[in-house]
Amino acid sequence: MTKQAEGTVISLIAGFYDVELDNGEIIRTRARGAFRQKKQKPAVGDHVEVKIDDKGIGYLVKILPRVNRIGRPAVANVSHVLLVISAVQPDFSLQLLDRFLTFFSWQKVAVTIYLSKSDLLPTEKLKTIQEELNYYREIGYQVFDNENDIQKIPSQIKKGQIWTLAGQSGAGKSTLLNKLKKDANQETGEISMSLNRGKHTTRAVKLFKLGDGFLADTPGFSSIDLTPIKINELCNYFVEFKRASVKCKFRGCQHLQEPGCEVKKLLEEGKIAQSRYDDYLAMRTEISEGRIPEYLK
Ligand SMILES: Nc1nc2c(ncn2[C@@H]2O[C@H](COP(=O)(O)OP(=O)(O)OP(=O)(O)O)[C@@H](O)[C@H]2O)c(=O)[nH]1
Ligand SMILES: [Mg+2]
Ligand SMILES: [Zn+2]
Repeated sequence: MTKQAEGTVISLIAGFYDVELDNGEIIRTRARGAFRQKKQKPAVGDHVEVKIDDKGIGYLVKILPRVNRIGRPAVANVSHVLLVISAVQPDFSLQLLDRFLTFFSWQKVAVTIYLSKSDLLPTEKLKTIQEELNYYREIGYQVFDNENDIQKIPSQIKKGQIWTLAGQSGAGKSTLLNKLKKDANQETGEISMSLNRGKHTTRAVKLFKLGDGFLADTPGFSSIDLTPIKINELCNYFVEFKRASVKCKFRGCQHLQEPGCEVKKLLEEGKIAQSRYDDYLAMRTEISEGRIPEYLK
């Protein structure tokens, strides 16, 4: 007697896929050899079909249609990113924030921003960061910091959704997961003062049940590559540019030197942040030169 069921891959350890079945049961499976022939590789987050033989051994037999697959190591079927940006250690960076936002916007995945380690900064410095983050609120992002109640997050994860943590190593992704889910017990790293960067404490992707879906802890998305984005589509991934562009004189305006450009007008009026526009130009250069900037290496 074999049993057949559907579920979600929650982790991948040494060639074994742990699958949480729709009834909540977790079974360890191996992927069928057929996947190797088809060059298909199941990823954490994949919805799959499994078979359990009469000896109780589980096999992953089919990957159900995938919505997307992002990051390395990858998470599949991501509907929302919980982006952790640290106020300090590693230092707060608008450039990095814009890279992440642009990347996920291109991937058509919604983002919620969470500022970590605000408790480690003196009030004055924190105020500057919070003012900068207010701009992101105004253009439509949900932003959490230590003044908001992060316990509002789990109820936003709707039935069957997979959310994923993203952000630099050491930013505080696993720490946030442990706060949201008391029994997650994810290992967290030391705060490294000397290097001002993390050490990749989390090494594998893993899904945790949260709200009505899952939240994935990840080793971050440290090597974001924007170069596959088409240069004349980049402006569509800056949400406030996209919104303003309907008033630009020319269709397909790149907001550079074109006359009657609404984005340039709003920039001059201080309604679009200079840092956003500068990052837009830097990303254009990066894409046209086809290489990742030095500061990220
Ligand atoms: N004071 C303070 N420390 C924090 C906060 N968030 C994280 N930390 C500390 O920052 C260090 C790194 O946090 P982690 O949660 O391991 O970071 P991570 O993003 O999971 O890092 P990787 O797994 O390497 O990608 C740990 O020592 C945490 O205790 C915070 O809000 N306040
Ligand atoms: Mg971690
Ligand atoms: Zn324009």
